[in-house]
Amino acid sequence: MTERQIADGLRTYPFVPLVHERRTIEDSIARGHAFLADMNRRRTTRHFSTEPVPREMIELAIRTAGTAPSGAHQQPWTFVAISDATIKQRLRAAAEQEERQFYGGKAPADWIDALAPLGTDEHKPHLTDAPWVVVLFRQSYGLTAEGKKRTFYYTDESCGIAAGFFMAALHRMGLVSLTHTPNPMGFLRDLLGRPVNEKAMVVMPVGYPAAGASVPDLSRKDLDEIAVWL
Ligand code: IYR
Repeated sequence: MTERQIADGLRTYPFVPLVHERRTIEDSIARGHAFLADMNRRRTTRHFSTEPVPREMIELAIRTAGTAPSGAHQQPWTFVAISDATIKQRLRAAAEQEERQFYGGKAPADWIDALAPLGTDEHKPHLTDAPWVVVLFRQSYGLTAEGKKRTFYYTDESCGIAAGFFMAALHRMGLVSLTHTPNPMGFLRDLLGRPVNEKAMVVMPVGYPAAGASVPDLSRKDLDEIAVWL
């Protein structure tokens, strides 16, 4: 394919050979089992230790998230990693203010009923206990250096996949995280100084579990409940 000029000075990529390691079926299945067992030990907890976590571990998880596939390879994500205690405190105060309204009457009754088994409420101590709070912003469109808008594609799907990679990387390093979605979360753009094309998608406290951290004793759906074979 010849390299040609397309819109906005973008260029087509040159194509290079795929680097791929072919494994035996036996090895593949063994690795699949090991990965499943490890991922099945991942649990969401609300109880975080204040123990510090080196920035390098967060960098590794963000770089892993950045390997996610994305619509038109536009990589429409920004990870804001917060360790500053004052910013975490502000974020917690603002999130709890929204959540007080949510739990105090704004949320429809069936939503509150759906959350009741998990025991969530407007108190979010994990937002200040956890040594890191990472906010994933979705770039709903791109902005060129000259401030011109560029359409981005499948940004929800792309950022959802990136968040999954991020959480898997944290889990592999022995860290825990919580996918928190303050409702609404428009306040995060101003609080964290992000541009107009970015929308906060999920807030993830990250750290070690607190001593005595607990999780609901829930089970995951069986394969035959989540898969259909044709
Ligand atoms: N944003 C609220 C409510 C909430 C909603 C869902 I869906 C959850 O899975 C958990 C909580 C909160 O963070 O408490």
